[in-house]
Amino acid sequence: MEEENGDQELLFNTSADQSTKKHERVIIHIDIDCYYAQVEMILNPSLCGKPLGIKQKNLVVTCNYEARALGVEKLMTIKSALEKCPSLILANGEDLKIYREMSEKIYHVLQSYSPFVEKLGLDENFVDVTHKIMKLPEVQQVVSGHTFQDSDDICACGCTERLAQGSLIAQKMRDHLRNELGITSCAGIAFNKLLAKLVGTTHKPNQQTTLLSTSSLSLITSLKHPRNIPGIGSAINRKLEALGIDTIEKLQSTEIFKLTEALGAKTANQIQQLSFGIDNSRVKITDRPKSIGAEDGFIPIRSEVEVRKKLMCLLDRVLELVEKDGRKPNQLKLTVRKLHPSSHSVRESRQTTIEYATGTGSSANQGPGDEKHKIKLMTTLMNLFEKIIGCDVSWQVTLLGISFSGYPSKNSESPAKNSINKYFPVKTSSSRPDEPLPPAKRGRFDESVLQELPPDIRQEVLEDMQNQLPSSDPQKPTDSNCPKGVDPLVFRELPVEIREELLAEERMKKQSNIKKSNNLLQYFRKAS
Ligand code: TTP
Ligand code: MG
Repeated sequence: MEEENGDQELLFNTSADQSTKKHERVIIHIDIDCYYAQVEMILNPSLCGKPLGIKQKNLVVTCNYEARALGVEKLMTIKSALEKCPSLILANGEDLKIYREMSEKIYHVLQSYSPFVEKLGLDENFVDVTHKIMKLPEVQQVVSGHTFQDSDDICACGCTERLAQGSLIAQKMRDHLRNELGITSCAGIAFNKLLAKLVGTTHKPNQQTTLLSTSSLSLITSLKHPRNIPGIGSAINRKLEALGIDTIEKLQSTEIFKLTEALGAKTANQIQQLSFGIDNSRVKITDRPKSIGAEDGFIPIRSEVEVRKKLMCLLDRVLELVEKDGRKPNQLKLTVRKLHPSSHSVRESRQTTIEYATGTGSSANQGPGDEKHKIKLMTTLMNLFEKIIGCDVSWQVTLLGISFSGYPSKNSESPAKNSINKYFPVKTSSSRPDEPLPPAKRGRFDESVLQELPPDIRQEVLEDMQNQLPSSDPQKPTDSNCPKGVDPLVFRELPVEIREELLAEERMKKQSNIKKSNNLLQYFRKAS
């Protein structure tokens, strides 16, 4: 969420004028149907057509649509679910491995349509296809799938045609997912992320819905409560309830100073914008995670033997993920949730530096060295545990979590698996550093895409790239004008105005760094 032009946007939207060039983007939100249940059915087709619930602890976290038709709902207790549907088959969904694997495959299919894919949990993705629409020569009038509250109002900015084209792309993506992975999904197509996510839920399962800009206020006000707006969580909702705000209309009409008093200026502006369907946040390309870990909650335990047993299981699970990721972490963190005598819980974490030996997590061909390394990690974890517990002799623990982090910075490692780097030229030993790579050796990213984007979107994309590109290779030509972190080869090919934008940003960064170091200097002077 971004705050930029907050007041201006608000004024503009409260006047309900929808003829704006703010509808330039085409965003597709893809949400997989009854995700865990579908994965289980794909792996075991004999479950298809029967009511199936996925259990974690005493909850049914999801269920297939056959079970939903018989009254089972997501997050029901197993007891109530079985009361509703005695024939319900229950599969254990506590090991997320198969769901993670399918999630990766889904992400890769979507990436073949656009580099701008943002993963949201395991079964949701935002895809920005704006650049694709701009390339299509034909004008598409007919929306594929449903249109939310179809009306005759046409927005003057041309977004109706763009969204119709987006709906065709969404259909192709969903067909691709179905044909290649056997998985069905829902899609929402709109001019921003918030509205795309919301509109996708209006026809389920295995359907898609497009929101035309003229119906955006109508979609957002159809929500029954502000907490149904993605981005308004329980903490914000509690504060809104305290102000008596329990409808979208009330949130829209509350004076901003009242919201600011309760929530601070940034959140107040953001959520009031959301209540008008305004969301300027961009689709952020998903990069590899900064940490890899897992947690397990349980009924209170209070013996070290039990803690060790739980940690061993967790460590095995997490090491497998770390190995699959392929990077070498240098930090290990332990999280413990302690139950106090007053029966409130407190989470505490400690972390330490480790030397990670690659190969530790692979179950196949494990040698004695791997086992030794695991024992070393367990010793480190138990030391961290003792530090967290301290001299509390009556400790009780209800959750343990392990996470590895401290991965080499993106500047020093090879291009990340999911990063935009892979769309850029890879220098090979045979090519001269100053020679642009021939098309065949380039990555898949079509650089002309940049030139076709509207200026504000292009700026955001460039920012994204700048954040993700490796810093200049010392062997590459030194281009004194090229901003830090941008590949000179790519930089040179950019249009002049984009280069200027990048350079201006670089100058601003430098100025802010100088300011920061001046502040630090002042701080140290005061302190000494
Ligand atoms: P959802 O997308 O909310 O649900 P779903 O995909 O099962 O069903 P729908 O057809 O309505 O989209 O969540 C995705 C998966 O996340 C879900 O399959 C199970 C898991 N999950 C949890 O582990 N805990 C939760 O509280 C919820 C809501 C889901
Ligand atoms: Mg889903």
